[in-house]
Amino acid sequence: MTIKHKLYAAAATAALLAGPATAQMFGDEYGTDYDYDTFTTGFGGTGYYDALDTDDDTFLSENEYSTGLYADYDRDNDRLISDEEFGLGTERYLGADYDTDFATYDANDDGFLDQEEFGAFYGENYTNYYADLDTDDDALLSEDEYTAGIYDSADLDDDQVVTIEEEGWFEGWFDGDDIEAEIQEVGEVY
Ligand SMILES: [Ca+2]
Ligand SMILES: [Ca+2]
Ligand SMILES: [Ca+2]
Ligand SMILES: [Ca+2]
Repeated sequence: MTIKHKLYAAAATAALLAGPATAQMFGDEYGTDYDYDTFTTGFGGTGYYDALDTDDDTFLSENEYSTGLYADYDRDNDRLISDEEFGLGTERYLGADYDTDFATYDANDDGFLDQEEFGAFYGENYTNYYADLDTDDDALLSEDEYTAGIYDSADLDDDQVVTIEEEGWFEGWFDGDDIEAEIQEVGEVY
């Protein structure tokens, strides 16, 4: 087990213990396994997608998507991405074996990625990922396309069920923070 794996496992365990925080999202269904339809209904009710869609056109542009990604990477909400946050986020989305070096993107060498530095990382590592989510190739993510991508990421073993353990993937997402305000503060990333 790598250090990153251990950190992730600890975070997942913490999320499980913090049941009520997760329950905000999963409502009465908390504590069950989620098939895709149940998940989609629950996720749609959280307002998370609407918060990411800052221009209210019901789609996520790559610009809006990258801002949301930054907010997710930024676990301690200091609006900067630390080396540790970078490792956790990259593993969550791109996989444990994905080869990225934090220092490559920390252009001013201050130990954090700001929005501009993260934008450079995004451009080199996420445009293909975004294109894969965009199944109808219109350069926008619909709520369905976005939600399917999230579900697939959380469904670590790809068995089409998000188990109680896998719900730990969402640690920090629905903890009562004002995601809309967070998105506004992050601003432009890519
Ligand atoms: Ca939009
Ligand atoms: Ca941070
Ligand atoms: Ca930096
Ligand atoms: Ca699309």
